[in-house]
Amino acid sequence: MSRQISLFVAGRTGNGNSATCNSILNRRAFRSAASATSMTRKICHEYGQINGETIHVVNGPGIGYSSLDRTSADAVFLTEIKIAVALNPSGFDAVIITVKFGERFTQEDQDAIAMLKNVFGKELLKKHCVIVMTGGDIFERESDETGRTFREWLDQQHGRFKELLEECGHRIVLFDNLTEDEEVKDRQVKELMGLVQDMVDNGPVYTNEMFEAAIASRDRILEESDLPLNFGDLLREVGLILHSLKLGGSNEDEDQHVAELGALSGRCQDLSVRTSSADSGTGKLQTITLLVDFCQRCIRNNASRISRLRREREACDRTVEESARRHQHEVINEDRARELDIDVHPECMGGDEQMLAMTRDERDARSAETFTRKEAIREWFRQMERRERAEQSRETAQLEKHYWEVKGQWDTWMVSEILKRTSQMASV
Ligand SMILES: Nc1nc2c(ncn2[C@@H]2O[C@H](COP(=O)(O)OP(=O)(O)OP(=O)(O)O)[C@@H](O)[C@H]2O)c(=O)[nH]1
Ligand SMILES: [Mg+2]
Repeated sequence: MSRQISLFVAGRTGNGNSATCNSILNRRAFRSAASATSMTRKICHEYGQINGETIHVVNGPGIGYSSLDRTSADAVFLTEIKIAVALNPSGFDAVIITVKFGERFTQEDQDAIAMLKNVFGKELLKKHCVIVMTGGDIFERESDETGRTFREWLDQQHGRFKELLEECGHRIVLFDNLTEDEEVKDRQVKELMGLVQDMVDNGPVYTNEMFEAAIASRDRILEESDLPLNFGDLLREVGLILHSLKLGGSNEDEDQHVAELGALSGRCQDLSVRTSSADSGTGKLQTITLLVDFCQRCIRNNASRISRLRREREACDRTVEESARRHQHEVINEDRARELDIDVHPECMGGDEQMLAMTRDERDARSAETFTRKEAIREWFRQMERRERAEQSRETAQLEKHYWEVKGQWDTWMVSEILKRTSQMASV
């Protein structure tokens, strides 16, 4: 499997675990909403790319299910942790613990961290953890009034939260998960990934017997199933291409978008070659082949839509320009006619005889008509653009649906097989 950075995001339910995962991936991959009961009931995972590096984000269920009693909540959490390990047997590079600014650091938060330590080991906080403090927007509003920076605020903390900070080596990042400001989004994710990178560089990927058992099971399952070992890798690449395709759809810079589509088409071709070589005519990778073909079709259609719209836009611009030129010509003629003696033969001023013969009202009506025509042309183009974009979104949504189906089946099968076979995990 090619290198990727794997993150496990966990924290008390409602702290913004899913919102933080979405911020890291820069898209709404997981459901995040205000709710009195836990939104994330099942562990889920997604891939993304940051500066060309693949990021695997596992969104843990909010710890301390608000609608369950304590014992059931603990049991649910432990089962979910096993699933998280099965989804990512190579181990996590970092565990991201969420806490929420503006809310007390409660006993529930501490219980959540204690549970994580139970599973991932005592060294978890010291070596593999970054705290993400959500509610960065609330902090900024407060800071505007108090003038206090985040670091100054951290220095003033005491008690359990201070202990947590110290144990984590002060690795904490303030996250505003609601911001629309691309610069803020980029800065906070960069800061987080910088801290994660330090941990990756400084120490080995976190593993323990549970992970080792899971990884061995996964390899065994794949061998026995007769599926090519890189099935998961190929599927992951389909997902990454698909997400880039979706992201590119909102790119305002057309030239950049076209260049991205070219790069994606290249990636698709590579993937297609890898898939057919792994399949070697057996048909075992037919689902992946179909997805890759679909991706390719989407990219091709996307590119031809852009060039069609470009051609139409240029034609519209030409018509509008021509219209504007004519209109200007008419105005000039009118001005000249007023300046010069109206009886001067129009040809002497290079003018338009018919135009000069018009009354002011007629000329005004003609101007209005020119304006209406220009607007109609523009509106027609806008409608066409909207139709093309809607068609594009429909096509991408269809591709995404197929991808989710295959990914869902693959995850369910792999996780259940790993859980069935890994006795060490059953005893956690
Ligand atoms: N103001 C503000 N609200 C946030 C921020 N991050 C998350 N929230 C809100 O907090 C609420 C819970 O967020 P989720 O992402 O669903 O939290 P969760 O931890 O995944 O919750 P469960 O899945 O229910 O356990 C939502 O209403 C979010 O909009 C933030 O940075 N600022
Ligand atoms: Mg959630």
